[in-house]
Amino acid sequence: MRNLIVFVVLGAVSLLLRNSEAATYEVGGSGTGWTRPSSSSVYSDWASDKTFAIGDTLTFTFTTGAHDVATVSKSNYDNCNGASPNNLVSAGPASVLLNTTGDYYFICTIAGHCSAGQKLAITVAAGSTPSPPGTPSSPPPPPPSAASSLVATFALVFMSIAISFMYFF
Ligand SMILES: [Cu+2]
Repeated sequence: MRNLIVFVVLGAVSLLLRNSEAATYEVGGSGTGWTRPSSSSVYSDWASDKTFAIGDTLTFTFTTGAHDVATVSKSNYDNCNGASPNNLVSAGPASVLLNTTGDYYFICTIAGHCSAGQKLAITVAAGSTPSPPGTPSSPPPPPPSAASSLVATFALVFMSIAISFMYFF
């Protein structure tokens, strides 16, 4: 009985911890990937129900040569200008680690693809890892729910450990 309780408590803790770990997102979803979309809102729709945090990774799935992933400024995103990207990945699939807070803008530089909607804009909020101070792109403060869920997680971990000790000794 004691072992069962400890097992259940540890299981709950590991589930909670897993929730707070960094996530990997396949841009567009596994069926679509990174491609010239049928509708110009495909990637904004895909991003609209997601919350990105520092430490998360975006995976752009595409065939090398068919597409690429350029990280660009907002104005170059708006104008589909891939001439002077901040970063360009030509080999697919491409993984982009979201390691700073703020806005990220991605486009495909193959002619006609961005204007057809192959472009993605996301905002990265502060995650569990604090961003270095003085980051030029200053994001809004993390939503209170993130902070309170972190506190709740720590409280639960602490309680679980305390309960485990009570049963062991
Ligand atoms: Cu493309």
